[in-house]
Amino acid sequence: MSTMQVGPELRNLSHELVLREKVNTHTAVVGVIGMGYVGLPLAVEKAKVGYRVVGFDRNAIRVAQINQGSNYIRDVVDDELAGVVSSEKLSATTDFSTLGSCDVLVICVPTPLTINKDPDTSYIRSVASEITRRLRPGQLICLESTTYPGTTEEILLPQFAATGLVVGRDYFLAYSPERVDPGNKRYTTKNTNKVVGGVTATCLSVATAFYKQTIVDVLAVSSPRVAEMTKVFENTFRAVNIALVNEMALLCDRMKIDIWEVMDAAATKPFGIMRFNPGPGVGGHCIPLDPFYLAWKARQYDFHTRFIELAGEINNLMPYFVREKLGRALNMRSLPLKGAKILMLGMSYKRDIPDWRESPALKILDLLMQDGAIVDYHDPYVPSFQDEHGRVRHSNPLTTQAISGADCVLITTDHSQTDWDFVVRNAHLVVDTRNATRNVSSSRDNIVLL
Ligand code: SAJ
Repeated sequence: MSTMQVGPELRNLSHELVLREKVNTHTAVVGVIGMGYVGLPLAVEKAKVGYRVVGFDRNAIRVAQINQGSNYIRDVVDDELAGVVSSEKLSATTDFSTLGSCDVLVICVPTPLTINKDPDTSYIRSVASEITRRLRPGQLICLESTTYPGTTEEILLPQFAATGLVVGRDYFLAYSPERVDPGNKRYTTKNTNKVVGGVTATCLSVATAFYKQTIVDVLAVSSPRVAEMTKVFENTFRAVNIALVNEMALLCDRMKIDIWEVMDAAATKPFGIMRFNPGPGVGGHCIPLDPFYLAWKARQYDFHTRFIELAGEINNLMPYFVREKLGRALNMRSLPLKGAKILMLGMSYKRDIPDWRESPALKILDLLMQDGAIVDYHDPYVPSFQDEHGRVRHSNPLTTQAISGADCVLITTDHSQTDWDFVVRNAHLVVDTRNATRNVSSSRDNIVLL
C-alpha cells in the first residue's frame, strides 16, 4: 500500500500540530541559549514542569557549574536547580551542534553597546548563524534579549529564510522580551507577565502556548516589533524617570532643599505619580544601555530621541556630582580630597545583588583615585572585582577600625544587611548617596545626603 502523500497543507499543519502537542505535553526538548540571569531562571522553570531542557553557553565554567547542580544566579533557588539537574531534566553544553535536536530554542544573550553607544548585536548574530546551520521543520525560535524594534525580522528572519524553510509553515519565530528584575523577590520569571509577538499568526499562537506552560499571564501582541518596542520603552521609561529625579537632586542641592524629603512627600500622592529615587548614577546592563538601542534605530527614521539622550547625560553626570559633593563635605572639615581616606560602601549597581557591571560606584572610585584620594571599599556581595584599569580590588571587612580609620564613608549601594547605625556611630563623616541612613537618629550632623 503506497504511503499516503501528505499534501503541503497537511504537512504544514503537521509541523505545527506536532510541535503544539510536544509543547502542551511538555515532551518538547527546550534549548535555552545564554545561561545568565535571564536564561538560567527560564531553563529551571521549564525543567520544573517536565520539559527536557538543554542550556547552551560558550562559558565552560557556567556549563560545568550547571551540570554539577551548582547555582550561580541568586534569583534561582539552589535546590530547584540541583533537583532538575539530578533528575536529568536540565543539562548544559558548550556544543552548539545539538541545537537541531531542540524543538524550542530561546535566545537569552547579552545586547551590549559598542564604545560609541551603537547596538552590539554580535551575540544575537552569532547565535542566529549557529541556529541557521541546524534549523529544521517543527522548531520554534524565541528571541528574549532586549533589543531595538526590527531585530527579529531584520537579523534572525533573513538568516533563517536562507535555509529555504518557510516561517510560520516549517518553523516558527517570535520575540518575547525578558522582564527579569535582578534581586526582586516578589516578581520572578514565573509570575511576571510576558509579552509575545510572532512573525506570523501561527508563530504567535505556538509561542504563546509555549510561554503559557510556565507563566500565568501571557499577552499576545500583533508583531515582534511591538513586543521589541514594548520592552525598550519599559527601560527607557525607567532611565528617563531616574534622570528626572537625579536632575531634581542637582537643583535641590543648589537650592539647599532636602531632595529626599521632597521624594517622600511627593510619594504620598495616591495617584498620578510613581516613586523613583536619586542616586549615584545608573548601573546594570539594561537601563543605561537599552534605551540607546532605540535611539540608534530612531535615527534611521530621521528621529532624534531627545529624552533618551538627555536622560543618559544626566544619569552619567551623577558620579561626577558625588565626587563634588564628597569634596565639599571634606572641605567643610578642612580636609582636601587629595590624600583623604575614603571607605566606599557598595560596589554593586543596586542593593542586594552581586552584579557590579556598569556600576556607578566604579566610576566614582576612578574619579576619587584621580583626585588622589586613598579609597577602600566594602561590599558583602562583591568580594572582589577588576577596576577600570584592570586592577583587582578586594572588599575590606566592615570593622570599627575600617570605618573610624576613614576620613569619610561614602555610601554608594544601600545593601539591606548593612547595620547603618553601626556605620554612622563609628564614622567621622558619611556621604550617603542612597539615603540608606534614613532611619539612623544619632549623629545626623555627620551625615551628608545626596
Ligand atoms: N536606580 C536609581 N533610582 C531608581 C531606580 C533605579 O538610581 O529609582 C538605579 C539603580 O540603583 C541601578 C539602575 O538604576 O543602578 C538600574 O536599576 P533597575 O532596577 O531599574 O534596573 P535593573 O537593570 O536591575 O533591572 C531592570 C528591571 N528593573 C525594574 O523593572 C525595577 C527591568 O527594568 C528590566 O526587566 C531589566 O532591567 C532588564 O533586564 O531589562
